[in-house]
Amino acid sequence: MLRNKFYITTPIYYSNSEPHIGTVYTTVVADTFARFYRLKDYDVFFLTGLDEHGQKLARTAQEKGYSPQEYVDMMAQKFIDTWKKIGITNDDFIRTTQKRHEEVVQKVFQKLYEEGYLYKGTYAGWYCTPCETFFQKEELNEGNCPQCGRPVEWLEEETYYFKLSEFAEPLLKYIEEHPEFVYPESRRNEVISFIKKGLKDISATRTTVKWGIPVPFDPKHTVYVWFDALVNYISALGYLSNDQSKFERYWPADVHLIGKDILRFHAIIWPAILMALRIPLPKTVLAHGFWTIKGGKISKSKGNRIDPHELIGTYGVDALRYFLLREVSLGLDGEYSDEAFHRRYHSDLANDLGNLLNRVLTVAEKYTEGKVPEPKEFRDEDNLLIKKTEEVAQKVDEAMANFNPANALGHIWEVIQEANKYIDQQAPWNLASSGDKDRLNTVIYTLLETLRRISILISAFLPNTALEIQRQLGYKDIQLAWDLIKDVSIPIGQKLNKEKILFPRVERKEEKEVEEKNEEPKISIEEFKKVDLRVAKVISARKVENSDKLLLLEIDLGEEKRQIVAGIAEFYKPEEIVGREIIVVYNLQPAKIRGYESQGMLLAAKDSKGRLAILTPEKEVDPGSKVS
Ligand code: ME8
Repeated sequence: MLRNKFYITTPIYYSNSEPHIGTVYTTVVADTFARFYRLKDYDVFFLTGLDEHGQKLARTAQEKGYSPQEYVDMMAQKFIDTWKKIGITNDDFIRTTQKRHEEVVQKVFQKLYEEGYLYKGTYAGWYCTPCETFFQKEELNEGNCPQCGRPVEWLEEETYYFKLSEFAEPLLKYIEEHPEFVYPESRRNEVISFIKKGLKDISATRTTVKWGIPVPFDPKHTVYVWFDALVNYISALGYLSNDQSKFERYWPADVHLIGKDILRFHAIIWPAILMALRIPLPKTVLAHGFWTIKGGKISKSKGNRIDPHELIGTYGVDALRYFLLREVSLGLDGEYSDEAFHRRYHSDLANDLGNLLNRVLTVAEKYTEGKVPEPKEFRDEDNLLIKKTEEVAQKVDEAMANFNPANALGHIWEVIQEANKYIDQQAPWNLASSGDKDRLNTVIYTLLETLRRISILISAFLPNTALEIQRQLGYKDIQLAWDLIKDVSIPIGQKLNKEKILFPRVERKEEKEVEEKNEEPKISIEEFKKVDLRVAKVISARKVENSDKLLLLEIDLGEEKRQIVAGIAEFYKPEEIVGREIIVVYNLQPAKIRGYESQGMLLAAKDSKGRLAILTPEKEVDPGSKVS
């Protein structure tokens, strides 16, 4: 039987700026989908590449003292190297200066001309070179480009127009009949309302730009760079070439993944071209949001460009992938900050996942000679944990079908957190000291098997970590396939291979600098005001299993109850603290501590003699009162 196919593309990026966090984002997301469907045994074709023609490119090359071809060759290498470093698994890399692409563009053009979709005229209007986009006066924003805000140039030249206007009706009909064609829905609505305003024919050739593909029937024209670029999605598959087998196998694309900035080209112009060629439209144009820094666009000129290579150097490839995939839901804009990156790294990767592997392998090393033990009788709690991985696999599947990798990761983290809780609750160290060998073996086996399953669940998102977990679980031949989540289990007796810690702690640059200067950083009153301190009443308290230091407190904050984990067990007995009023940091990012979520932090003072005192209000006030 023929396997299901999955064809996913990224935009072909302009090669006049190096890969940056935005282009890395799109490429990582596409790679994750490609890996995910490969894991599920789809026949995947994943395409990325470069947009190498156009006025902007020619100008940049000239400014830098290169010929356009020398320049694009040099830049292509930078992209190829970066994608390799990030582990991007594209099946092809299309460059619009390749002969295979240029030939298809010319054939497409010829065909459209012969069928009457192109006609000669004169273009008179404005052009934004950085965006390579034509604008009419009424579209400008105070005389500048409505997209990037930069000055536009006046153009008046002979051109071949493409009859876009003819496609307004068929496009609307198509979009209405295919709700999955543009995703998310907000973008679909944007496209519909744009088409409803009426579509004008668009200029499809230039006479003043030499760095482009010559129009076959009138070579003083070159093909407009966007028209040239869009065709990459079919030229890479050999459309209209001697060998069309890939085109027949993979077209139509399942997903054109793009940023919201280039939605109209993909959801209006490109489908109109395809309709004119009488070939099916892509199944989904998936437009993601934009990363911003301090609310603004990420740009080199503003000096706030984030260097993906630097992040990889400090935190590793998988941390970068994880942050991009998890921090925002696909489709929404995302705010990048070093703090958020650092926080995700430590809480989710180091504390949750890294710790889990380390704890499990440590107990296995200590109590089962570093081997997978033979389980005896599984109890409900063991089955529950193992079964949870299967439920999560189902949810991950759904989340990916709904284009929501952040959600998929959220589900996977539920299992990771459950597993951490399971260790605390089962307390293998107690089973060892009480000599309950059968139970101990069953618990350790359950944890190892859960980790094996987790390695498959994460492998499309964090491919290097998945491999590392399997290696540490003792696999010589890596076993990563979706069906293996439930169909096999970890071999009894397999020698484990505890090695390096996943996601070791990283000091943030700023923290380091402060330390080096050896002085307390000063904060402004505004910064201090960000800390929301409140009075809370302790409702209950108990020791956290297997910890001498931690108490788990349930607290009343007036309108809500929360739990916090506090490192005060050496100083206060649970019964001493119940009923007391304490001060807590209310708006602290929740953190997982020993498998428990701590939803705030209690304030206490410690002196040099090691005495610790909890801060309490001087007289009773209502729980929830603000401290200022
Ligand atoms: O538009 N956040 O190329 P391009 C998220 N050559 N994604 C971002 C981003 C950000 N801040 N900045 C850029 C072109 N991107 C054309 C495409 S396709 C036939 C031709 C990503 O180099 C996002 O995917 O300007 C956006 O759509 C793309 O880079 C634009 O890349």
